[in-house]
Amino acid sequence: MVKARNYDKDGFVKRAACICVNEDESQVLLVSSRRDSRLWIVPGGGVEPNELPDIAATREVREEAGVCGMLGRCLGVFENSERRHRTSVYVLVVTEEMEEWDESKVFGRKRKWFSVEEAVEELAKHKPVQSSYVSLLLPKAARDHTCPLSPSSCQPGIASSHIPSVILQERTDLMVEAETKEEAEREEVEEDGLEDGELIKMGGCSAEDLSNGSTPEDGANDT
Ligand code: O81
Ligand code: MG
Repeated sequence: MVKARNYDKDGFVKRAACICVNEDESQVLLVSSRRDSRLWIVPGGGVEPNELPDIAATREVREEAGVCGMLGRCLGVFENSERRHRTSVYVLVVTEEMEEWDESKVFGRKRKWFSVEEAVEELAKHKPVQSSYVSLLLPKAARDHTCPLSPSSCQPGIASSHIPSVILQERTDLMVEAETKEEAEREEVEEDGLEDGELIKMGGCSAEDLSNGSTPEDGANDT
């Protein structure tokens, strides 16, 4: 099937994914890779044109993992610079597991629950960026120890040229600080008499930030 790819303003494919967890976030549900059914991945995929990333994320987990649940926090947008895609990542608490689902029938996709530590290890074998964002569910000390990217690259906005995949943003207290700062700046700008549109947006994971720049100007990608 030919899929229309949706690109951000920098030409990266826009993806969305959910880390599917149980209620206390001690377990993570992974699905088998289409390429090799012995490998495990975080369910996710391309954001369609005019689709919001949180809607795309829940659609993808329904299609790939056959689960529904309660959408929780957004962890941020994570970049794979080698593969040229950026993924908006959410946490979803699974409340329903269907016996059969789209991709179990079409591709023989399997799903399996792992402890967070096991999931981080499985993903580190072939999906280091996915491993890194799942490791954010670990306590901080364990995360620094397990993270397949260097701990410094697990900070918001820090890039490193020798690491192929880089976390672009992480939803942390720093971002809450950024939002507070943004509010303060907005008030300041309003006092200066500037229009709202002249503000530069910072941090956060709002639907607006994540859905902008969605023209597939380079045309469809036949993958
Ligand atoms: O379809 C991955 C696909 C595959 C990814 C990407 C995934 O052909 P695509 O680009 O759509 O395939 O390739 P890259 O090069 O973009 O990272 O990874 P890989 O390592 O097999 O080349 O396959 P998988 O992880 O299963 O091995 O995931 P898929 O399992 O969903 O087909 O597609 P996607 O998740 O970005 O997009 P869709 O919308 O889910
Ligand atoms: Mg996919």
